[in-house]
Amino acid sequence: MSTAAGSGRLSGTTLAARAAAVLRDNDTGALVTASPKLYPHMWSWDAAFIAIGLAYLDVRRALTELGTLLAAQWSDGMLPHIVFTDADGYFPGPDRWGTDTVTRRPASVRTSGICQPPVHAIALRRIVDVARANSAGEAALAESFTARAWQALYRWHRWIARHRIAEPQGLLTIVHGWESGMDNSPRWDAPYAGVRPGPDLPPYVRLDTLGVDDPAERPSDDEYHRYLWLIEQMRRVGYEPVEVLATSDFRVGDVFSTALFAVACDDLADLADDLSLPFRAEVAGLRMWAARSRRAVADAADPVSGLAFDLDLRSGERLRTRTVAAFAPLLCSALAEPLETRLLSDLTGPDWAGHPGLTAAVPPSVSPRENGFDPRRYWRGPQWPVVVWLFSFALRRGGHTALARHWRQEGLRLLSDGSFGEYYEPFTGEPLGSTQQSWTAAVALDWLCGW
Ligand code: 9WN
Repeated sequence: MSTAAGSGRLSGTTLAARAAAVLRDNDTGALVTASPKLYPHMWSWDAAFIAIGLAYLDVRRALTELGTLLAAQWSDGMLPHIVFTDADGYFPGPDRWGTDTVTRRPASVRTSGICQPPVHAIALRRIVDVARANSAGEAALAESFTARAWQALYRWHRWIARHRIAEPQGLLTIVHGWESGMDNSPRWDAPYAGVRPGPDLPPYVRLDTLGVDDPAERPSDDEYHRYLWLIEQMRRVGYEPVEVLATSDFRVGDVFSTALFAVACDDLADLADDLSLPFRAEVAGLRMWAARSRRAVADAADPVSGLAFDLDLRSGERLRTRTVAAFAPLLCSALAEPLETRLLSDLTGPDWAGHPGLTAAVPPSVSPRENGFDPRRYWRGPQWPVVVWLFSFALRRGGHTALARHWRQEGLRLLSDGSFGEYYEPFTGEPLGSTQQSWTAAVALDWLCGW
């Protein structure tokens, strides 16, 4: 095993080879599963990051990944959060979701009935750039895929704009913590307190706690009960978007997803402009949604700290827990000076990435100085490489090059044992949750090969 001199860690070349092996090992041909054991299916936002990683191995394969996800798009435009393979071992599986009777779902695939953050256009734009840097042939492949897939991505964005932008605040509404991608983040504790599972919730057995070394790294049983109840509520109304909003016990304006939507709308519009695609009205719509979403993130920001807070749309309460998501304005450049600088110095300071106890100086999911911070439990404290990547990528695009490079370097240090953990204990650097997690391998490849 080749290691960086004296550090006991893998060198960049070996790490890239290992990351590539993870993606190949988890590849079923049409999709790369999120991880081999814990998540043997395709997840929507994982697929976007995975496609970026694949672009460094084979652009055609990267485009197939996005194509597989888009083939599971519902007829109303929604991209489902899970596309199921035939594998057993994950709960809730397709039977529990009960989407087989939903006619908006394509008949050829089984899917969940909710969505995840809309990062797909960001990924496609990145893949086009990687392909262009590789060769004229790969550029042509990526560009013709873009021309073919553009309208499907546009319909996905339009579905969000139609069904999930809550006025007057303009924040992207989520109806389940899973839609945020940050399932049991303390961001959702207050809204989940209002979710009261009914006595008629069908019984179930969790499988996720079997796929990790220590069940305490996963969400609690009490949290799971609420997750399952929300699915039950949506299943009963056939996942019909208007009905879901009217009946769900959980309805929250998510600042992080809103910021990603702003960036993704601009990226999708840029792709159309760049390739001279004939969609002028649609591009104008995307620019409008981008501007509206950026403004919504800015409006959600505290005027003194710049931290942006989610909004519980059922209770009207601002959710002021300090999690990494509160730095959403940095993802989409929502704030003017001096607030942006203020946010950056907070995020790099001792409450966050500059905390003296951290193994790698990248932001944890919750500030170690926040009440309830738990360094081992899922979205309640550990560092998530994919979130660090998102911030590093956004900062780089926003011109904060030195900090972006620093987080890339620190992020790679975290990953340099080569196990590609789902998340990491911030004080020890121990990989937690699943290992051989595909999106972790993918962001390692982007950091190693694309910067
Ligand atoms: C539920 C696959 C997914 C990620 C999410 C992460 C986790 C699922 C779970 O795994 O969620 O969707 O069962 O815990 O929170 O962000 O997409 O990697």
